[in-house]
Amino acid sequence: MKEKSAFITIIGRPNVGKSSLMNRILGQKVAIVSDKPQTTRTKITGILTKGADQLVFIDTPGFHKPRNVLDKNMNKAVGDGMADVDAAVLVVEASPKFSLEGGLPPAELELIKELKRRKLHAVLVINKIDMLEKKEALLTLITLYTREFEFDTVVPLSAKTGDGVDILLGELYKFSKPSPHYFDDDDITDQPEKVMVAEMIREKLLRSLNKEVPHGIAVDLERFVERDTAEGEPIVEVEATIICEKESHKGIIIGKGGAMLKKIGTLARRDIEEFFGIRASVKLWVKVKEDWRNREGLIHTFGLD
Ligand SMILES: Nc1nc2c(ncn2[C@@H]2O[C@H](COP(=O)(O)OP(=O)(O)OP(=O)(O)O)[C@@H](O)[C@H]2O)c(=O)[nH]1
Ligand SMILES: [Mg+2]
Repeated sequence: MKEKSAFITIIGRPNVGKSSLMNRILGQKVAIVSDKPQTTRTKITGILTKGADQLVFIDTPGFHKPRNVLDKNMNKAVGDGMADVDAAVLVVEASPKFSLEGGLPPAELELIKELKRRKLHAVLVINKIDMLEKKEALLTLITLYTREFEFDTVVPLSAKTGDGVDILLGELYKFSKPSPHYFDDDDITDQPEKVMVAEMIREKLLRSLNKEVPHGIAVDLERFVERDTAEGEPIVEVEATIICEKESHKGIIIGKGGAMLKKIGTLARRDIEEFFGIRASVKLWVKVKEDWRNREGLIHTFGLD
């Protein structure tokens, strides 16, 4: 059996469903997902191996107008994710708000410019079709995007329901070329377990908090060990500090009588237990580090450079 593989980057504006799509393709949750924009902060690799074929996906942060050093790093990760790939998947939203006269959002035009500059093959994915009541809106979207770029193909789909995802996969396999597999056939991601645990905690924060609070959060995992209890039962012990930018945010994260922090800990513990298949304990602290998103040293400490 001659091995084949392809590297495929997933790009698009924040919140369009890039990470949801990658998780759906892999059939496993590798990247965290939330309804807040800028959920993904770094490149995340997801690996799908079926027989001779290995598709390596690179989920990237949503491309947006940068407001701090972290934003700039996130946009840079998008560019890095486009280097040395065989194809790109540009994910856009099936929104009825678009019109032929209105054109495309600047961030998408910039990504398309980058596709042209790099002479990349690209598939246009119109995601969230489950939200689209009038299917005619699809025609507007297809016209809008294909007049800007010659996509190899256009696939409307729903990462949420899975509708159309097989069609996309069929198209992506066409990009694979004879080459040895870069990853072990049973690998699904390149993220260390420690990073995945910190991300699971951050996901719960993003999902539970509102407004500007979740964007200014980082999770610093201080302890992550697997051990046997006195009764001989295996347990994962997690201790993490949640970093936020303001004293007022700290209050919100802790909540009345510590209720919010307790809720976050419980939700994260359930995910961690499911992921490792054993019992877990999660202890959380909250610390303020003003303006950390502009401080290179702290950004480095949190692995976001
Ligand atoms: N209705 C619907 N919602 C979806 C679909 N795909 C994703 N979503 C939702 O859209 C939101 C954003 O999803 P993500 O996968 O985090 O989006 P993303 O593009 O990775 O976002 P960033 O990492 O912030 O750039 C979440 O609330 C998802 O549940 C879909 O096909 N249909
Ligand atoms: Mg994402």
